[in-house]
Amino acid sequence: MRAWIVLMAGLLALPSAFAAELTINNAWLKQPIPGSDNGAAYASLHNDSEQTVVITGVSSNAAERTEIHEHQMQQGMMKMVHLPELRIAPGETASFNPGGLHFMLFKLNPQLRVGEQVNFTLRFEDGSEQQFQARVKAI
Ligand SMILES: [Cu+2]
Repeated sequence: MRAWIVLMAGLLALPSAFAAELTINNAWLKQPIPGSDNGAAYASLHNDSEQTVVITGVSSNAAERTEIHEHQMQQGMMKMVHLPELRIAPGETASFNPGGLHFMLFKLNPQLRVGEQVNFTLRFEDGSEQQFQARVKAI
């Protein structure tokens, strides 16, 4: 009995040892634009854990390469900047929106249709991963 209780306590303690997960809402991407290789996806990523979550990479089954980009004003011009990592503090939400943070999709599958679901995988600093799905929307 005592051993069982110790084991249960161990199991209950496990989740805090796991990588913090994000709550991901409203994930979507723009319908591919004919003649353009690239696309962008958006979502809101909420960190409800007690640790800072550090995203170090992202991939998608709909694109050859995916990067986290941000729009920044540089010398009066709006430019896209690749963020090699994105930190989300406890309780904070990273909002990906047109004109701001976005998942940049290089060589986006041109066959995607409105309403289709696309898979994304986030990679974190500790080597863990989290998947989410985004829906293709008409522009
Ligand atoms: Cu971009």
